[in-house]
Amino acid sequence: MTRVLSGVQPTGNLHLGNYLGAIKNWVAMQEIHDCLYCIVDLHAITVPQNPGHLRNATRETAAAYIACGIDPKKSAIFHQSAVAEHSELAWILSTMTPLGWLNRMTQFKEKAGKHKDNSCLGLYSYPVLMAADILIYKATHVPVGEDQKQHLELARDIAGAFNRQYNQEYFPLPEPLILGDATRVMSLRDGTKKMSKSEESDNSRINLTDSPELIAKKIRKAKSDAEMGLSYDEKNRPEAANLINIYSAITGEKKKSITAKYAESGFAPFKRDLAEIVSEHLAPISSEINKLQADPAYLDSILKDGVEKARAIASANIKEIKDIIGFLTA
Ligand code: AQP
Repeated sequence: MTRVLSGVQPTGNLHLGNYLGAIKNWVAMQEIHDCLYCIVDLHAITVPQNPGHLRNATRETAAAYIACGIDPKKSAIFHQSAVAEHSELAWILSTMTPLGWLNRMTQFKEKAGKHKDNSCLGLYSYPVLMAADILIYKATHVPVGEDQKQHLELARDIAGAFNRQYNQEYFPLPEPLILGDATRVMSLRDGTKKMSKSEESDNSRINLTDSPELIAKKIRKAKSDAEMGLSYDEKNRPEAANLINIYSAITGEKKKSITAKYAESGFAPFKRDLAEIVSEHLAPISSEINKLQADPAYLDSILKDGVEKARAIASANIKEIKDIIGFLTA
């Protein structure tokens, strides 16, 4: 059996990067795999969160999953903190994770850099909890954006360390699935930085709930370069490459054909068309998110069902894991 696990932090401002890099790719997987889509609230508190905002953002993320096409009848949609086995397994796995492995994680270096004074042990051990999120369900496939590739490799290493220590192939080694034409959507203000929820400038990202007017304004103001005509050159024209990737990921049109269409024109007509394409694509998602958010009781009932499905798997697996380790299961 193949099982998919993935998640997004409920830190607000779900953006085009989260959508194209992750959630959009989850939808088709529901037809082929057993899917669990988690809202990783334990990860969110590795930087300080306002309790009211966290509650709202958790429901907003559930609404976004559904609005993007995740069907709660097919997939479990649930919040991580409600399934205690994630934290329990994270502790167990932390005892087999060498510090040297964690010291190599670039996300910690970037985030500790950004929030140096607030960085905590949880931010450092974040990838161990992420490994537990995956392994507690013995997930075989994990669809993520490019930025999570290193953490996924670590999860495989940790699974291997457990299997070696207990001399059995208990955990499958989870496969990263990095799919689509926009596996790393970059900031609209700086083509060398990834689009991020926590970036201060709202103009750096397109949020799933932005209005068509705001999307048009953000794309019009997106950083470009002085070269005439459009060409795809990630190294020398990162901002243009990012916008072409977004165009391609949404329309399915090949990059070559996009650049050929705008080779003679400047950025302006390309940006105008791109704004229209993005707005049209996001409009139904945005209106569905708003509709769902107006019904928190419905969202809570979806999460409750998801938690039940997830718990049933996690509690059976943690019993086996404890038995393998030698903990008495009274
Ligand atoms: N810019 C991106 N391009 C492609 N994929 C992306 N993802 C995030 N940003 C991009 C993918 O979205 C999923 C969920 O990410 P997350 O919520 O765990 O947070 P993150 O990766 O830390 O994203 P942010 O926006 O940068 O959040 P903050 O600012 O709160 O830390 C993952 O699959 C990720 O790959």
